[in-house]
Amino acid sequence: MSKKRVLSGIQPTHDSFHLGNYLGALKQWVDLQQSHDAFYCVVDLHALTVETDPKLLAKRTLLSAAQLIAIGVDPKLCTLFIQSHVPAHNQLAWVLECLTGFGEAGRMTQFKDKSQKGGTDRTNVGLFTYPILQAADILLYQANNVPVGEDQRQHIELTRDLGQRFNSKYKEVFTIPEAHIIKSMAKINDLQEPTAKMSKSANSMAGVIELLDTPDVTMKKFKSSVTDAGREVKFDASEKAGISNLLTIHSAFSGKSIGDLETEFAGKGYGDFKVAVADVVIAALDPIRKKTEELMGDQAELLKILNSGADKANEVASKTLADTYAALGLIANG
Ligand code: ATP
Ligand code: LTN
Repeated sequence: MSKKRVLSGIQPTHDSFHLGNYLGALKQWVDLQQSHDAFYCVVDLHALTVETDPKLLAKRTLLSAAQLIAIGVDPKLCTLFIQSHVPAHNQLAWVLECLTGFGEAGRMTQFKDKSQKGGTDRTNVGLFTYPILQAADILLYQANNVPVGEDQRQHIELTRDLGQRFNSKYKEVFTIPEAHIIKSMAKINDLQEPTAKMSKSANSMAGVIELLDTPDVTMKKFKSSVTDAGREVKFDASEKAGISNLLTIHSAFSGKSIGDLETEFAGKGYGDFKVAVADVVIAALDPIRKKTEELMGDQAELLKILNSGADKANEVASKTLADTYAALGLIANG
């Protein structure tokens, strides 16, 4: 039987990914490429919804690809590409926009949050149609699974609705995908504000662990992480949000269960525990930072990898687009 397909994407909106991105989504990318036919893209077109200096966007797109390879996304096992290298993403997005209700798009919570923060004047139409371009990313590749964090569940639901709508209205062209969300990793919280999700757009980076942080910065952030007035290292998400978040992070990197960690740190102070968490995180992140620097040192090689990914992606995407156009009654050229 042929392998099931996965597709996921990440925006190049910052210099470094953070621990939430890594544990919530990117780690699954690495695992799934073994068992699945995986397509992963740096969604640079989505990043245009946030105005960025062109040189910076170009740098961040390459940095994102380099970080993906550094964490273990292997271009020999999967198809790694840049979204804008595959024109079919925009072409299918238009078709899907014509199938999406205005109110339906307006109900997306990410759009509501971001447009509320920015105000109507600073909210561009791209932010409104963002989830439809995301649906095109997914449906073009006939993906069965989409590894993401919990905050993306609604976008995957919309993708399913649009795929089903097209299939029943015109022709069975699209595979209907499912979100692949690891429950325990679905939300990694900010170290300074342990009830809020760790996010690149946080007000302060003090509680955000970036993959490219140096070891001393990482240690400092963990040491100053917010906990509670108690002294027991115990998982209790509502009463001990900070400690629970640190336990989740330690467990993800060390592979030890939360229960074993509670036993290991029984009677020890929060200070010791924080240093232990920092140590396991630094041991994992240090090689990632070094590998990213190495890859950025040979951009010609990096681009070669991405170009060959785009060739493979274009092959699959153009076939789906042709089927879509034909089902709609658009006349083929030639
Ligand atoms: P923004 O602040 O712009 O919303 P972000 O930091 O939330 O950005 P995204 O680019 O939106 O990051 O997310 C990339 C991927 O990482 C998505 O699949 C998302 O679900 C996942 N993710 C982001 N933050 C977390 C988190 N704190 N915990 C778990 N998963 C996360
Ligand atoms: N919206 C996603 C990024 C994204 C994506 C995708 C994820 C764009 N296209 C396709 C999965 C599949 C985010 O903000 N993390």
